[in-house]
Amino acid sequence: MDSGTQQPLEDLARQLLAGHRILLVTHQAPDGDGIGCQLALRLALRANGRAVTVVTPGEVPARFRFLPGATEIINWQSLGAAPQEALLREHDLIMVVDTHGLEMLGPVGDTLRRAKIPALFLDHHPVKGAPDPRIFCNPEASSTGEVCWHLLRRMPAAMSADIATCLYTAITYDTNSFKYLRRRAETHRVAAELVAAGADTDEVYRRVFASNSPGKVTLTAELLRSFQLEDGGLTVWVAIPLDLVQRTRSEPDDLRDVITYLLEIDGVEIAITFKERHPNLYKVSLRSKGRFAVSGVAAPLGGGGHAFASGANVDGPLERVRARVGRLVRELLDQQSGTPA
Ligand SMILES: [Mn+2]
Repeated sequence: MDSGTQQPLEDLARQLLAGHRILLVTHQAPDGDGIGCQLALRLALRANGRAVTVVTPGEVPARFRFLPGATEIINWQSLGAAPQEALLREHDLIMVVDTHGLEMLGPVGDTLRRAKIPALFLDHHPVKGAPDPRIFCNPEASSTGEVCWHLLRRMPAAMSADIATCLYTAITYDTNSFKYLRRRAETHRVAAELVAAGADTDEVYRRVFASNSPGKVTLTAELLRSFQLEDGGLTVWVAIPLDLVQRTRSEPDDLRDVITYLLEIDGVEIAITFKERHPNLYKVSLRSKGRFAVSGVAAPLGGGGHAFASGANVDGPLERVRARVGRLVRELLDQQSGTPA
């Protein structure tokens, strides 16, 4: 079975096992795919006698804290500058998962750049620019979890029920329980291997997908009352005010599902949320059902992501941000008459 990465995963397995003390890092606003891969790699590398530290830029969302090893994850932001530098000095290799650029690592990235420790990347987000031998990426894969399974098959002693649960979490998270597959049979094949290896599928469902706090449900209910349809029902958007987030005591992770509900409205092709960071800065998130490549809206705003899931931070008051995004969406709808990207 081909892993689909441009750089052979045998090379990555060899380079990883050449490390002795390995630091595993994922992107800011860490999610189930990144954390699942980190924890799977941690177990696999430890089984091979390597010392491993797992670091996240920001807190691990509550729903992933059941994963084996999650309590040992270090939140980079909870460390001072001196402990951060000391931590880096203890490691001889850095493995970044679920992104391929240091700029997505926030403050961790700045420190890593200065530390000059060799770094490798495992990812599934499309790579722009010249090929980089340090980046092992399969943009066809559902998730980094899927790519990680292919990597671990190339390492000794790299599968166990706990590792399988971590990777199954990564894949189910990024595919929203196998809804976003784009006819890719391979994702189901890998998932079946993970179930056969002992992945606790019931626990993953319970902890990852059936664990909404009452505050999150209240927040979602309010937002589902205030959405707006535009462009003849092709586009839907909602603003997420900071005071609502604070009032419902929602974690950042609690805000992620709203856009999925909106996208699942019949007839809607593009869903947009405007998350208020402060009154003059909004995080714009865009999702597409698959006919329009919303990366074409995020890119001119200085953002990034996948064709059908992308985002950008945009300065300005809500009305101006909304107008700017609205214009780009209408251009996209006019240009692409609904053909796949
Ligand atoms: Mn991912």
